[in-house]
Amino acid sequence: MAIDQTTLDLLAQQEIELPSWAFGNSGTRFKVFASPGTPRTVEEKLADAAQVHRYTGLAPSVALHIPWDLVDDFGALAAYAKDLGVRLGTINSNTFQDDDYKLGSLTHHDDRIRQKAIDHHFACIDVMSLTGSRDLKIWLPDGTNYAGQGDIRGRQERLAESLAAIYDRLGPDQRLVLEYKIFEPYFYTMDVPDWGTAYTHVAALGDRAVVCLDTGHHAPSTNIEFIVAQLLRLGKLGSFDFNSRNYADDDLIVGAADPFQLFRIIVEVVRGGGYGTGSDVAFMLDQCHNIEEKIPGQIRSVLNVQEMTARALLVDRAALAAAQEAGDVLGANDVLMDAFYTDVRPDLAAWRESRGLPGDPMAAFRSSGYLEQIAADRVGGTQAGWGA
Ligand code: PSV
Ligand code: MN
Repeated sequence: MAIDQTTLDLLAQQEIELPSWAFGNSGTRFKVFASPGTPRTVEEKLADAAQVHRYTGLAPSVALHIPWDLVDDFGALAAYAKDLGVRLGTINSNTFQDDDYKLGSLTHHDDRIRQKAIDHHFACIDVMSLTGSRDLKIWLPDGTNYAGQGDIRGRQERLAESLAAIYDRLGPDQRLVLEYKIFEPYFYTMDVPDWGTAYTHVAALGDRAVVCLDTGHHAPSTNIEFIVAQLLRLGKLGSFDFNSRNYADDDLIVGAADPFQLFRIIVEVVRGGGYGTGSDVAFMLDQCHNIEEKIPGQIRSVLNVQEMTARALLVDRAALAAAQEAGDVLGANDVLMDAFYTDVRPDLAAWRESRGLPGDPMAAFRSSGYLEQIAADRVGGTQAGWGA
């Protein structure tokens, strides 16, 4: 099966947002490994992210995390990004690294702490207005570890009130994107543990509140493509945080653990109208490169998403519908598998070359000397990271 021009035109619309934090050092609670050339500043993270776009043409925007990426002048940072050929994207709030939030942030029983968390989101919205960002992404660490520790119902009421205050502060072109996660950092309850809870809250807020689906945030065996279909049907799928998991919130390279799952997810995205310039669904990565090189890790990631998108676009929809309507169970499955097993890599390489991009972005980046250059240049200072 070859990729036709219509599919190539659709692929040309693809944009995948990179997380600034993927370029900093990361690890586990056991060890954070440093690597030569790791950015010390937000500007250096943006420079590295711009390399990914330069070699793939796929990643024109970079998400920031506040306060990790706080700078004095966000207008200047946006201009700096533009000079590098990228733009600033989603602003992520962070209420998971302040002692005050040990027992909760937007759900906290203490009004002072809850207001502090709300104010942090107001500050994030101020940043968005300076950077021109559309999306405020909220992932809350809030939850409890022991039965009886917190009032489950009361925490939901406080969350609803806090989110309403934040939503009211948004500009007319800005969105609130609520991310859910089944567990961690707390293990008995999480206050936004699943898509149903996230949906309940964003539905109560209004049209500009939507859900973020992080592919690493579900129980094993969860059918993620079903969630995609349902949220698209409800008009509430705002964005993806793509990554791979084998066990938990592993944050490994998207498409690495289970390429077939990534394919199935994107098939549903396309089916539900969530792909292309006519859609508001944002494709983002949320990954950490603990042992692999970070920039090549991000290049590999966006290429994986592109390859699975190409395969998803190859699904013969008419043949699939015909087989489904005829009750041809195995025939319908064959239609999907034909697309999945198509090796799109040679066609994509040729197409990239026709657009002035390297056929093999991984090899082109590796031979560019950039990694050696940043290792030599970035000496001294404190490398960016989680500080774990
Ligand atoms: C939480 O696990 C999460 O997925 C949220 O998106 C955070 O912003 C991000 O990870 C931090 O890496
Ligand atoms: Mn995430």
